[in-house]
Amino acid sequence: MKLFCNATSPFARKVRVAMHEMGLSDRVEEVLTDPFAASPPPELLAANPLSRIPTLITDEGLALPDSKLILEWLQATQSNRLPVESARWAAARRATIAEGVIEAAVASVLEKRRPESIIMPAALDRQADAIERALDMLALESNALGDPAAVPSVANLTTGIALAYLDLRLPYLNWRQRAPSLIEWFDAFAARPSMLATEPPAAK
Ligand SMILES: N[C@@H](CCC(=O)N[C@@H](CS)C(=O)NCC(=O)O)C(=O)O
Repeated sequence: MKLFCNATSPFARKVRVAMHEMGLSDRVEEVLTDPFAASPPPELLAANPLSRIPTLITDEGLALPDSKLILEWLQATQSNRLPVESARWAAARRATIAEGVIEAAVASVLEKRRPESIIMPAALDRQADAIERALDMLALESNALGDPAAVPSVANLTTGIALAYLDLRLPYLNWRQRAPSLIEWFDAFAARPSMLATEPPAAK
């Protein structure tokens, strides 16, 4: 399999961590790719006209252009699956909220990369508010996170990667102060081999 990704994308990290947890790391070639390049690599565009990472090309040549889709495909086709929580819809809801944290954080990073004169503080505030409300919900439901020493469900994996991305890119939001009930679980989750193996370089 071939995975177009980079070292910092939290969407790509979801897939990289999931593959590590499923024992598939040896079966995937990671192709470091800049989806924002003025001329994105033709190989990525052929697989994903949206020019986004992650994009997975399976051994059968199927191109999967989205992290949630890739995780669904892995869960449906691989024998060594991530655990499925018994409270399925509650877990799916938590996964969606954690995914929203990632989306809002990435949107903030992109907003801050615009020329200073056209950065919209109101847009940054809106994303920060969404992240903080989502953290409140995840913190209220922290008992659902379970044992960080166990292989994570998709909801837990997404939550852990969202928090790690806030540490990397939006440390000033100080999620630990907002959601202290997530700290102990996150610290143990962040020490998992899958997380250590996919650690991004320190933010510049
Ligand atoms: N919903 C997609 C989002 C992927 C995404 O936005 N990835 C970013 C990198 S973090 C990207 O490739 N952006 C390039 C672009 O939107 O032009 C997923 O879950 O895979």
